[in-house]
Amino acid sequence: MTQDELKAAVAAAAIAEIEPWLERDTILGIGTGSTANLFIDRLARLRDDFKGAVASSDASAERLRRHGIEVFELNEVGTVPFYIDGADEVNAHLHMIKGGGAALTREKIVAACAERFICIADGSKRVERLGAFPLPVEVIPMARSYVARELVKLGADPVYREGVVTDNGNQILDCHDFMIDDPVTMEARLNAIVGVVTNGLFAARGADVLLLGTEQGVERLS
Ligand code: ABF
Repeated sequence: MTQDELKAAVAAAAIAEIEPWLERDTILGIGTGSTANLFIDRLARLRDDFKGAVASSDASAERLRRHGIEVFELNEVGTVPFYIDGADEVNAHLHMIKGGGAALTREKIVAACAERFICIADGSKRVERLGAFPLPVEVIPMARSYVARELVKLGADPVYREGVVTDNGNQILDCHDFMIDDPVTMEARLNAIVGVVTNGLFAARGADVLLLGTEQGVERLS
């Protein structure tokens, strides 16, 4: 199977996971990226079975609207029963690296408001130890150099993602060569650097369910 077929399989599995719980007033949290896009495309068929969605990026909001799914502001909604999103890496504890698409801050906010986080990923994203994928850190633009120096002190090799401005008007530093043994502690440590808006470790609030696409089928871990 190709990577796209594996992503399509987990998108379909996520639909099956949430469909029994949808009610007319349900508002879903929806993530960003190619796997989330496949999920959104499948969700269109159920659009009359639920109320709408909160999106973690302008791109996902636009895609949802194109499918006739109403998009709400998170502040109007409060909590969402499910947040469905992809990941760049995920470990056995369902800790993740996310933010390759630069939407990490909004993803983390919507995830924080979700009763259940369903991670959908093809098998290539499953790792023993997080960090081979460069860890994104969103920074306030004027703090970029300061934060980069602090990241070097922690052992990372930060690279400015040139030309990228987040939906929040900020910049991204990608931490290369930064293998992470204790994701929960490192997430908090990175957040404590002045000028950091968010980092791409989703460990304090990891996924509740992982739907992983493999050659043998979709594995469900929780
Ligand atoms: C989002 O999309 C991000 O957090 C992550 O960076 C990315 C995964 O992308 P894809 O589904 O395209 O592999 O979930």
